[in-house]
Amino acid sequence: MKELEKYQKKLQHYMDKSRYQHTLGVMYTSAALAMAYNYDIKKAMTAGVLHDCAKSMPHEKKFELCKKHHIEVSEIEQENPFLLHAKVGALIARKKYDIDDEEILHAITVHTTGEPAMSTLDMILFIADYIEPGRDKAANLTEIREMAFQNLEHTIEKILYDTLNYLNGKSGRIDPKTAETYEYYKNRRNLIV
Ligand code: DGI
Ligand code: FE
Ligand code: FE
Repeated sequence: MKELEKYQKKLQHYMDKSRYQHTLGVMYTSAALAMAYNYDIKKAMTAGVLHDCAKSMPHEKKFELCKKHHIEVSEIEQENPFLLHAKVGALIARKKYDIDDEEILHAITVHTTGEPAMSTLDMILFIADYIEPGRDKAANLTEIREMAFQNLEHTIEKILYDTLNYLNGKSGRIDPKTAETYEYYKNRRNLIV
């Protein structure tokens, strides 16, 4: 896949080694999940390889781009500008990597907090970002990696539960979107079961 190689070359230029390794990990894990759920492999890999393309951009530059392109910055994003790498990443993917597939751009936009009623691709990317082989710090990774290939929605709920617990023990505020997304998936499971 020629495009994927082109994106990799360019991204490598903007990322340190460990972020680049993470990027490749997310790209291949997205491919594996796409296979498990019968999703378009190339689209999943494209979202995976580009998802953190704005991660190393200075905060000031992200604010500047949001202003220029009329991207709304919430209070929590103002306080925790790293959250903006998701929205700004989608912008960079569109403008600098010529991605015009709205599903891919949307998956990049919501990859950090998630959002209620995510698409299959949104869920694949969100999960791949959390479970890729290079990740080793989160709780329950063994269980979550197994779950990921069985049920996307249950896996999303579990990841958000653990993430909220982790964030509760830290000083930074929680993006309401993360909490809302957890509530949404928890309620859905209760409705189905
Ligand atoms: O960009 P990555 O590091 O690969 O991963 P990411 O985009 O999922 O960002 C992960 C970080 O985001 C992790 O430290 C948890 C944090 N995070 C997720 N939801 C929230 C959050 N941080 C705050 N302050 N509030 C949130 O709601
Ligand atoms: Fe990220
Ligand atoms: Fe990531």
